[in-house]
Amino acid sequence: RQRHARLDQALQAREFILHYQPQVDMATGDIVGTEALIRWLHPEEGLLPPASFLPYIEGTTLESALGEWVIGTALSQIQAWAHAGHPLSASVNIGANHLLQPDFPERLEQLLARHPEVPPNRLELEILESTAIDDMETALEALRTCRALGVRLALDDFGTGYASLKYFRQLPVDRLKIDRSFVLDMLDDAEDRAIVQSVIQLAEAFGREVIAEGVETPEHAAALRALGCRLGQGYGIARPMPAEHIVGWLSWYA
Ligand code: G
Ligand code: G
Ligand code: NA
Ligand code: MN
Repeated sequence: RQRHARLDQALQAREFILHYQPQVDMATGDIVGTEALIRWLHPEEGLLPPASFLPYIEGTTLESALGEWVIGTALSQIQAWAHAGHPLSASVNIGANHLLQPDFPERLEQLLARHPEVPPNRLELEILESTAIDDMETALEALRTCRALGVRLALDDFGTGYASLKYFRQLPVDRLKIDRSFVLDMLDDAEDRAIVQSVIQLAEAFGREVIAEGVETPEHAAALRALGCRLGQGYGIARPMPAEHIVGWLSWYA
């Protein structure tokens, strides 16, 4: 409760920031997007990771308020990059309770309207596989409405949420994100490698894009490419970084 009140104050005081992690085409080295990741710049404790504060607001109205701040901030950043000559996109993580709010699509539409220069398809919503499955009917309706607004959808942590394939085929997502737990061990664990391979094949069969998380080494990138996965993100490519470092990283990495 105390922590919740302090977090409410932190939002008012603008103590949250987004870091961005590049997502690249591992064959060409081209950047294909970024993932926005929230941090709390605590005045005394320093930079705090999401796991240290998001659980305290789960299911409260503050979760939605912070989620809207994330979307609005990412849209402003996309616009700033575009003005600087970099047409980059950003993916934002959407919590379950936030997505399932009845007015989520309407509020998203308002946020997009406040950033008229940003093509909606430069914004991607990352939905946890478990969110989409737990309340399938509500989630499906919200996702369809959001997609009709032109934003892209990605299914995050794919492979960990027990989505039956029957449910999966109904989800209007553009992209699957292979959970990093499978990627991390794929080099020495044949079963994890088989899971990675089957997610890649599933994506291909259904005409969805696939991106691997947790690309920590060049060996991970090579193994993924050999299985047909070109897109990747991970510490071996770039760590999440402040927005103003992204443009410098682009010229360094190219
Ligand atoms: O940034 P880091 O790797 O520490 O993120 C840890 C977890 O927090 C990840 O599962 C990530 O999806 C989640 N996360 C990061 N930023 C946000 C955010 O803005 N909103 C929500 N709901 N989750 C986030
Ligand atoms: O998928 P999810 O949104 O839960 O994951 C985002 C989190 O993963 C972020 O906190 C980010 O810092 C972390 N992350 C990004 N790349 C890597 C990586 O290569 N290895 C590990 N262990 N974590 C990563
Ligand atoms: Na994510
Ligand atoms: Mn993930």
